[in-house]
Amino acid sequence: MNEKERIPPGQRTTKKFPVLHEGSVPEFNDKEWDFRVEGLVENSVTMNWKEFNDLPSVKVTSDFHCVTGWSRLDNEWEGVRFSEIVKLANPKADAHFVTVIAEEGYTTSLPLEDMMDDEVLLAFGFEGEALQPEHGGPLRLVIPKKYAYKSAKWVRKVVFTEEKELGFWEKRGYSDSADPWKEERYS
Ligand SMILES: Nc1nc2c(c(=O)[nH]1)N[C@H]1C(S)=C(S)[C@@H](COP(=O)(O)O)O[C@H]1N2
Ligand SMILES: [Mo]
Repeated sequence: MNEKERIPPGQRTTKKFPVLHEGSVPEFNDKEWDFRVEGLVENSVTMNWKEFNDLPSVKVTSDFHCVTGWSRLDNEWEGVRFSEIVKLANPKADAHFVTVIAEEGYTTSLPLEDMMDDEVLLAFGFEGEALQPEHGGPLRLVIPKKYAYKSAKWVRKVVFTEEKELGFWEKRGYSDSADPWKEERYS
């Protein structure tokens, strides 16, 4: 696809990488940090930073679309595919959604089916370096096919649920489906 075709309706591209979030950038202490998988799964998981980094990882280049109107193309993320987490946790048959929980109470929820996409990562690297704290380091979700408020920064926990649980922005009037190609900005 040429560049024009990769820009969803109502978006414009930026070469800069804006930093956008509520609240402050959390401190990262690799001795205290953990990542938890809970809810409707056969195997609940708790991993420390080293264990998380020992999971199989990939590099994926994808585009990033913020609901405020900017898009950044060709971002090279490195991290663990969400489908790897699903393999470890083995969700039960009635698990249809995933609530992603970040530091300081930021949450978002996604259909499990959308999370199985090969582009969906829990990312710890960006363009060959460790993911910077202001961009969600040590670990953020990247889900390129949704507006970027679904790409939660500073992720610590994922919970598999039967029903969707509206997230931080979704409770405040932003779309839960958040498809940039359909311009699903508001609910
Ligand atoms: N924890 C957390 N994650 C967040 C947000 C936030 O406020 N808190 N903002 C979201 C929004 S609206 C956008 S556009 C992207 C911005 O990511 P960036 O700062 O790396 O560009 O992070 C998303 N993830
Ligand atoms: Mo955003």
